[in-house]
Amino acid sequence: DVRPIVRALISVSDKTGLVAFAERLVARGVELVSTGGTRKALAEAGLKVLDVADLTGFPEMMDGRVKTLHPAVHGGILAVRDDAGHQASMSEHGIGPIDLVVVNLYPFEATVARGADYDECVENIDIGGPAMIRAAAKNHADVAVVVDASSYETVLGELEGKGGTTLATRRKLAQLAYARTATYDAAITRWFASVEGDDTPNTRIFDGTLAEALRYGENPHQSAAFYKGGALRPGVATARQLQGKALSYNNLNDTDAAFEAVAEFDPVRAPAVVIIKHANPCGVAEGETLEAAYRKALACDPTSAFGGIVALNRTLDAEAARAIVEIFTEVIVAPDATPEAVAIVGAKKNLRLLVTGALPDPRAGGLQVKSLAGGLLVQSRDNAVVDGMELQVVTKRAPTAAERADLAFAFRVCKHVKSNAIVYAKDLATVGIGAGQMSRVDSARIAASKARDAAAAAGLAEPLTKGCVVASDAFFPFADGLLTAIEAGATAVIQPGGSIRDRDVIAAADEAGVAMVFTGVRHFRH
Ligand code: 93A
Repeated sequence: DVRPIVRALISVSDKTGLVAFAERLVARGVELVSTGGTRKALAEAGLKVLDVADLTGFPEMMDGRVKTLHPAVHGGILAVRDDAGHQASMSEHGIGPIDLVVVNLYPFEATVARGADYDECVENIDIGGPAMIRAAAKNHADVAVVVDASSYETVLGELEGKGGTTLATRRKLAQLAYARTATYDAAITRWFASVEGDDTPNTRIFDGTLAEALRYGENPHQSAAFYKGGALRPGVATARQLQGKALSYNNLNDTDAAFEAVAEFDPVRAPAVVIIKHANPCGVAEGETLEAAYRKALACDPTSAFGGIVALNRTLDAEAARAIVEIFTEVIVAPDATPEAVAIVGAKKNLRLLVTGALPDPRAGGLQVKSLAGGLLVQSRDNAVVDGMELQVVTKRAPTAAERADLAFAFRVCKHVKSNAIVYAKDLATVGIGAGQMSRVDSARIAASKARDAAAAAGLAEPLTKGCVVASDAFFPFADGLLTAIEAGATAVIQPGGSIRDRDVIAAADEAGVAMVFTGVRHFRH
């Protein structure tokens, strides 16, 4: 399946490495054909090179809009070499085969990026280039296609070693070729959308690239890959992994959830730690130090924290690192880590340490994508933050200052817990989290029972929920969920409000002397 290269068509806007590449082709007896600027560059380097016009019998015309769009070019690329009919057409029309197509496109993206005017952007939409790239990639059985200088060495290596290109390489090159034309058209689409002032999700296309094939997906029988791109936020896609084995699909998903959650907590105000299991927080806390915050977060649900992901909102220091490595942890993610902390984590060979350089802005816009049968659901990210919400006191008693601080804390956590979410918190630490239940009252019960378990494990006389606050991601449809929380020990409540039975719920709170605030903002997360 090795195909020799007799004739190459080279037409490149970016002429980096062009001459050296062409010289080595010529040294192997390859005949060169080029368009205007490329031909000039090669001729100036002393290489013998045909003009495309010599093949087509037409000059480049219409300011270069039509240079290679001709059967002499496309027939030479697309003809199937062992098809008698195709061969007959070639000889009838005097078309010679083209075995290698080297094209990089008009720099449309760079033209847009430097703020060129409308007409110049339009003129930089390449037509002939993508046509040749797609033709050559289609006919990869016989033709090799190169769309980027980074592939020059691959082709030269095979030509010089094997006397031609292998099918495996031509297939790989074809894949890269279609990836390039797809990204190119996506960039043109986005530019049109921006010109129209159209910023709605349905016109934005993810322009990321394959970063990594993963060993498997959520389960071992599922295949998976990680694509990076779009508007990158500091986090898993931009992180530097300082140690540990490769991250799995679930690790990446959980690490993202952990880091997005910890970013809710301003690092200037206080150190904060989030521990995640199965994409849900099982402990979140602010503390005097990172170590203190970690110990408070861990106390919420030490059973679940085993094998969890730990995210920090400040530079990982030695004390926090020492505390975290006391139990089995999968991943630590932080904006940075001190050399001492890196050394401590280094003693655990399998523990991954990721540093991101920064925290993402929880208020930033951006898109979230989810697939469903036959399509994608796209929405803007939930960037509502409790500080920006009107907190309306709806009960006779208003929350105390300490309750207020805990309420804001709990509602921030709640946003990162799968619905129905109930979060009990005290002293800026979660003490019970109920996640992912179909009924809100079940989430309230589960959170309370987990708090009792944690207290028993710690040898405490009382459950940790005694005198806590409670946050609910959506309104209480009935008083029962609220009553469960009050029974567990909650003295103050934060919830969106907006149920037709709000009055019953408020009355139940008043009767128990509990303070309640409405946010007017819901934090469903599925
Ligand atoms: O304007 S085009 O779309 N019309 C064409 O027929 C055509 N053929 C090649 N642009 C065309 N090209 C592009 O010209 C190539 O994709 C390449 O980017 C560029 C190389 O031009 P030159 O060799 O004159 O520098």
